[in-house]
Amino acid sequence: MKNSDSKTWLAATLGLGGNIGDPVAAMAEALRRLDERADCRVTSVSRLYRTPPWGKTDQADFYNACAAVETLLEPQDLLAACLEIERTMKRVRVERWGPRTIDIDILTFGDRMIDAEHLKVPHPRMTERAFVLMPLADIDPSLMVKGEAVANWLDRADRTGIAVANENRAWWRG
Ligand code: PH2
Ligand code: MG
Ligand code: MG
Repeated sequence: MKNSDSKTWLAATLGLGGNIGDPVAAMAEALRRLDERADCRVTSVSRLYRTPPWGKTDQADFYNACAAVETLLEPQDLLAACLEIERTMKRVRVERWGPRTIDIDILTFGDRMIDAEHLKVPHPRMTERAFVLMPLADIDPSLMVKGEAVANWLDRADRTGIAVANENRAWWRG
């Protein structure tokens, strides 16, 4: 890259999930697509988890995972890239908090706080959700979110029913 257009790689974390079709294949493909971009690299991926549905409980179990990325994109552009991947993978989403084939959420973006209409960072509900905190703790238990380490949030979260579905953190590599 030429010096004149050099930008800084910024660290972000993502939460991935899904519960219809083949969510594991969808999450793996989404991560590979992000990693293929010149402006985005996946630096760490959590173990894969199977989790009871949160919020709306009369639906299938989810698979969840988290990833750390480094990106040249601004947060809104990273969100657009994630939404574009969801779209091109023909995401099916029936209702809010309901069943979906693939969901990619920005959890943190460096230590930035963002309160835009379609993007809130840190993700507003991440500190209550064990299905986010458990995989995120695989990546970095000391990551600070809203003034506390992920490991501390996780201590207080309800992990009932959450199971590791794949120990191998290379599960997403095709
Ligand atoms: N996502 C939701 C709503 N409920 N429950 C689990 N276990 N995992 C999810 O990813 C999830 C959820 C909305 O994004
Ligand atoms: Mg979500
Ligand atoms: Mg989402």
